[in-house]
Amino acid sequence: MVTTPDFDVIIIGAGMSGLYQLHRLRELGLTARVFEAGTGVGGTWYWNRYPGARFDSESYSYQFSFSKDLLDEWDWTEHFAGQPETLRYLNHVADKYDLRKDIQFRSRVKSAWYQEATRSWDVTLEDGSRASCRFLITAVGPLSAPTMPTIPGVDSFKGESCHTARWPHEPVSFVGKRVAVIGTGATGVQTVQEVAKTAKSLTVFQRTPNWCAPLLNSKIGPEEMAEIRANYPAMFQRCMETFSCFLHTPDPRKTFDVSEEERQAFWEKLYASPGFGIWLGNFSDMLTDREANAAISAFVANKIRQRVKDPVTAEKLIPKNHGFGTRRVPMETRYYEVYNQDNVKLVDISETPIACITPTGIETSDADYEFDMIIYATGFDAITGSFDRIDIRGVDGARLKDRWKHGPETFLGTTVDGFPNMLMLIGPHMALGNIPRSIEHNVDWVTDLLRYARDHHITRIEATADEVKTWTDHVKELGEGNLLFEVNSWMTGVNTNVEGKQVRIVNRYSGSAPAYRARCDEVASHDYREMALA
Ligand code: NA7
Repeated sequence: MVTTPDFDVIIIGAGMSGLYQLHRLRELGLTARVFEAGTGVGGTWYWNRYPGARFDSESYSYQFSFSKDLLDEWDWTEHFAGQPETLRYLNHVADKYDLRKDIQFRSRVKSAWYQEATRSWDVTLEDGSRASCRFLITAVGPLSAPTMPTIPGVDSFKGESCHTARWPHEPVSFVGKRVAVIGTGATGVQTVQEVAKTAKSLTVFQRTPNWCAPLLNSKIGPEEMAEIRANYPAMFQRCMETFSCFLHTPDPRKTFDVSEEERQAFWEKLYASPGFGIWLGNFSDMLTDREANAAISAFVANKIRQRVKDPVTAEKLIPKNHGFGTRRVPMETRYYEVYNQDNVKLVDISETPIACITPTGIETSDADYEFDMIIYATGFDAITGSFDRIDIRGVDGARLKDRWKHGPETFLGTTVDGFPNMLMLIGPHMALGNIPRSIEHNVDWVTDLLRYARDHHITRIEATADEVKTWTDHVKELGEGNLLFEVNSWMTGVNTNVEGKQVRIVNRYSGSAPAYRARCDEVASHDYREMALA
């Protein structure tokens, strides 16, 4: 007897993509249940409540654009909103569309197994409860599986300690405390800036310095908000036209097309402008031409030297093993000046590695440090990590984790052959860029596919193996010649704290967002003929 699944769709995760997907499925009249591990909505913005967490992208370009109503009623107070404001916004969205009634909180998905006989997925939560659905939509986020460092003694520390992505909901004071921060990625940089303001002492343990650039945040008053709002149609239009959906897009000129004087003036202007411009709005060859990359790196290195008083510390803060922009550029607000403060010390653990965490602090190869608090800003098992943490099994019990052992294989980043009826939002091999813009396109595409399935009585959707191979090869080819893929970082799938993730892979689509969308739209326009629908 063929049983009907409990739901048409189960969505894993109530972050931005899960929320919007739920909203769209309701419009379609499908039954949907969201399972969310946290106690509230917001995903990234729910979990990452560490001190200093904020947007590095312009707030207004990073919100949902699908509803004029929503755009009209929400005012942003800062050009780069802090985490509390963003979380308030996402709660507002959940309230406005009454989304919570279909979201089950405190519900971490443990496994999802495909059942061929019923063309459905069996989903099991960590508490042992189960539910089934026709279509499984993963909205698990590319940066949501935090990783603690594999340093001996991590559990032995007797003081306060926390990973930044598991920060407590209650306020945390640093006053009078000796605080350590391990990690200097985008998160570590934001944390350090904030903790340095009040801690008795702050010791930053840096393994690899990153190239940081000024955020230059500012408040938005009512008049400016009105101007920004009046410009929304043009702004969102621009986002859809730029390479990665940001307001910034590469300058078509090449680095050495212009005179030295013009080049320096352009870089000075970018360095003095808010946001990602210096990374994403720079000369077009910055990430493909080694000499061009060396030139901008030298420019930013000099800025660091100018801002950090102690030349030895300044040199330690200047990356030597990768060029500017080849890793995610952390945006900062007086980050470098923090190292001029008497209460702040930088420990370069590439020179003096951490031997262990002790009950009272951190032991490096040349010193013992005592702390009241250790903050782990050690990042995430990115992109595939949140999939790996769920036991996902497709046809004949094949595990997704095994399938992706040597890197993800997908069709358009949304489907995998052998895993029918599983659709991924912001999965691997997708254009990430300005994520909310990508989310809206991705969710709309998946929604159209499910509408098509409903209208044509289709109960099984699977990418063909050939198309998965073609797309995966295409994504790999796009990565060739891009300096970013020659560097270890979460963007190339390397995480020294996760077994089997020491080798660089191409896990992201690095072509332009318009090209990505065009391919997706083409597939939809000829009735998904690249996929096996039955
Ligand atoms: P990142 O960018 O992956 O940074 C993690 C940091 O933690 C980085 O400095 C690492 O050094 C350091 N790290 C990781 N493991 C260890 C160990 N075992 N010992 C010492 N130091 C360690 O994560 P973030 O959270 O900052 O940012 C992730 C993204 O989220 C960010 O790019 C934004 O897009 C949002 P390493 O560089 O590996 O030497």
